[in-house]
Amino acid sequence: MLDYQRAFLSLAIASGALRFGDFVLKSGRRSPYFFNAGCFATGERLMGLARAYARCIQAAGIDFDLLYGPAYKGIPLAAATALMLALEHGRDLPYAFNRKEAKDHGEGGLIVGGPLQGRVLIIDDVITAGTSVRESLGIIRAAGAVPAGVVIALDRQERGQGQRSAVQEVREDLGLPVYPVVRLDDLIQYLAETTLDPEQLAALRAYRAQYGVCP
Ligand code: OMP
Repeated sequence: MLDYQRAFLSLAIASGALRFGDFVLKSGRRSPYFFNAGCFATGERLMGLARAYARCIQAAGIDFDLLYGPAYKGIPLAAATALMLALEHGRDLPYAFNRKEAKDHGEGGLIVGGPLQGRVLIIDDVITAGTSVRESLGIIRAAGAVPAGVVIALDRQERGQGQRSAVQEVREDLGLPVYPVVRLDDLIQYLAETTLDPEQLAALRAYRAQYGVCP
């Protein structure tokens, strides 16, 4: 695991974005942990989150022309990551996001920000069913641009309806690279190194054994 991944996990836990307990997921499955990107809701926390996305993008060496944040949660992510790429990596790139409802006056249209052209990197929090990614692909292709991949904060690495995870389906069925800042494997490794609560770690390992995917 890299330093920026450890820093991200430390911040996510301190901010309450990563919580441990008993949670019901969108799928109805019960999980011993939950990630809520909405908790990065102060200037410092958003800065830390954006730093993690920017480092992940740099570490993966992704070639792209514009960052795209799907409404609503992707909007601050795209803006903050664009800022961090300029500030800490000397990459001044445009960003854009969609409106949920098209505007019929003023400048009009569905897209706000830089022109949707060239290689577009989608930035989101988690991929749960892949619905938001599919919608973004439609918007990007309709504009004549090319999707370059998706950056997410956490890959839960768990099976969906079938044997594969939503991330594996996006990679294999849509042919789109997915770059997670961290995966469940990283979280478990981090907890093994830092936690004072062995039951919590055991619960995550048991969950991975029951629902985890083959890499
Ligand atoms: P969108 O933001 O609309 O893509 O929704 C993401 C969904 O993933 C929400 O329904 C969340 O409740 C859910 N989710 C998380 O945000 N974090 C998790 O750790 C797990 C889930 C989930 O329910 O699987």
